[in-house]
Amino acid sequence: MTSSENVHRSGFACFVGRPNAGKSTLTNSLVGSKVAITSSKPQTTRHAIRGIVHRPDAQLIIVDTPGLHRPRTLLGRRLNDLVYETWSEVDVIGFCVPADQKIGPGDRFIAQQLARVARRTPVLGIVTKTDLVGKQRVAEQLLALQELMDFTELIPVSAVDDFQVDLLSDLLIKQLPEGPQLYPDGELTDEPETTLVAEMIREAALEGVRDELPHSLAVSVEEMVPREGRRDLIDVHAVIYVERQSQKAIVIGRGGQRLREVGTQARQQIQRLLGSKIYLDLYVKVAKDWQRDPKQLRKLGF
Ligand SMILES: Nc1nc2c(ncn2[C@@H]2O[C@H](COP(=O)(O)OP(=O)(O)OP(=O)(O)O)[C@@H](O)[C@H]2O)c(=O)[nH]1
Ligand SMILES: [Mg+2]
Repeated sequence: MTSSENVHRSGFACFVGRPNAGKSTLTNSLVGSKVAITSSKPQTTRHAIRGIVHRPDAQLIIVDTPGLHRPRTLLGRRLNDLVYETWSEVDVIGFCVPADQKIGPGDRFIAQQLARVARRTPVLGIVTKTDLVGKQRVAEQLLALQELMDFTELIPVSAVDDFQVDLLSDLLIKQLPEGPQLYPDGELTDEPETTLVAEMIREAALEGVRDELPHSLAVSVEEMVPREGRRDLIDVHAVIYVERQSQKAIVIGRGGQRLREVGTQARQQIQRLLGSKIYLDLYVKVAKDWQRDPKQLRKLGF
């Protein structure tokens, strides 16, 4: 037995990559629980969400960040800034590139930005979503990724097939300094419950909307309280914000059909999270062009 087996490591990792690269799905898979919402729409993640991996030999805190992209709004710029800030706070970075998409200008841009931090922080190259392609394609993608920059390690993974997710966690942990547990046992995220609830509503609302609408959605939980005289029921009042009147009609749907579906979907997720029955009251409001308005951004927590 060597002494290194008794070492306890702790620290922070973050995943970067273009929108939709699979960062949040991978975070959830490593944590073993849904701490971040995911969707097929780009720019789903809007906060730096911490997911915590507990192991006897280590505690790994994964900071899931928004996809790095060419910003078109003030919100977009804020999201990118958040990514850059996170880089300086972590012990290791995982650069995610999906196996099913050619490496493009967006990835080269990220590699360029990363080159500056890579001098002090190790960067792992991660090919995600390997279940979507054949072995040959995965190998090609690893080679293409290697061309982008110097990586400490290269690894293909699939969050859906649970392929090499444990190995990835080993590789990330290897880069952490020795240190004590930073979060109590069993704590999987430090996101407040109301934030998780708002995110689950946004995830449900993202389902089935297109074009600009996914970007225009924001959710705020106004109130979350136990129903008086009932221990088994929580009342949740939330507002779905859109940017224009026409979007409001789409979100609500004919005769309120879509909003009801969103409510049902979100309610199931929230009940699982809280382990309690909930009554979900959803409003849709217009916050005109909130993505470009500093005052409204602040109100929505950006
Ligand atoms: N087949 C397959 N799909 C995946 C995998 N990982 C993620 N996806 C899908 O890819 C889409 C994007 O996943 P996300 O995890 O939300 O991507 P992201 O990088 O966090 O995206 P942003 O938050 O927008 O930057 C979703 O539809 C996921 O279901 C995977 O391993 N295999
Ligand atoms: Mg994400």
